[in-house]
Amino acid sequence: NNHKSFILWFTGLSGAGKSTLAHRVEELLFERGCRTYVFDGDNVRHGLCADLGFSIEDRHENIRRIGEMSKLFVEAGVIALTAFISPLRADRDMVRSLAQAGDFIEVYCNAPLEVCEERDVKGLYKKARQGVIPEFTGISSPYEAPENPEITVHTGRDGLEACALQVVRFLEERGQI
Ligand code: GGZ
Repeated sequence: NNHKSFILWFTGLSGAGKSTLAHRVEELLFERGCRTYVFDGDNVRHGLCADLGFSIEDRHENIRRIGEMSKLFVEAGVIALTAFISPLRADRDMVRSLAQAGDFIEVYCNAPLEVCEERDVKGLYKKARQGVIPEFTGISSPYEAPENPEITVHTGRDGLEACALQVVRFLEERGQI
């Protein structure tokens, strides 16, 4: 399979479903013979970025490292899927400028804060409201929605499969895979 390699950058609030969606898209790409790797908090924040917290500076450094690492994976011929809140436009644009033109595809996982907070899968929003977790995205730390993402998926409204297929169809139509 002669697919291109590129960065598929999922951004959105905590609980928007970035990681779940990235893993489902990865399965669909695997079925099509693509080489892929998913980066998310589980495999990055416990290791490579274990020294970082959630201040604006630390998030910036988190995204910078993930961007540089994704770039190396792209050079190795792998499709890098990344699932991080990446709340600041400037930080996402920094990664975009690291990549070759067209090799950075931003996927905005657009789920309203109310939906993410209502789901509260890990109970983090409750703790953020109580002030137990400071600087929580959407509550006490900013989230800047993308202005021109390549793809917007409505993860608060549409099901996982519909969102995953939307991403894969975009990649097919653009000739990425
Ligand atoms: C936001 C936090 C925070 C704070 C812990 N703010 O839903 P989760 O749990 O599994 O995903 C969130 C994850 C965010 O890490 P990222 O590396 O994606 O963030 S960033 O891109 O902004 O660097 C959440 C958990 O970590 N978490 N504290 N204060 N999310």
